[in-house]
Amino acid sequence: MRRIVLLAAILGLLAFVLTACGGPSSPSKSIHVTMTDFQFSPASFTVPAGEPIAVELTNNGAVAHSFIIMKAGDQVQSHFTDADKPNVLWEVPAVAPGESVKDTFTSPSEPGQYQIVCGVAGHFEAGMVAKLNVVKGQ
Ligand SMILES: [Cu+2]
Repeated sequence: MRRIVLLAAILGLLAFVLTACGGPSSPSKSIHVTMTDFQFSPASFTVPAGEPIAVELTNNGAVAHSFIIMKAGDQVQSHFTDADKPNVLWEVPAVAPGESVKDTFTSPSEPGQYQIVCGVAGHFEAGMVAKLNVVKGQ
């Protein structure tokens, strides 16, 4: 009997630990992004829908970069232009080399995949693109 109680306690603890740790795809309410010439690292983020998300951008590159989240379904095609500006959901327009910027945005209420780009001329073409995965909050 005592063994069964102990086993139940261990299983309960294990379930709690597994839930608390989550997998690599579990949504995060904060995003830490390192910018270099020319990429975002990491290049994929998962956040819960409709929640305030803290963003910290650190530019370790030699030139300024921006962090632009495009609206649902809007993808920058060959390069970021003035025509893309109405489709911007949220942005940090400039992070100077060697600087860090902290800001907060509210994640979209609609789950899905959103494109993140750097809007500085030539950077999108150089591969400065990332993904924001918005999932239903738990
Ligand atoms: Cu850039």
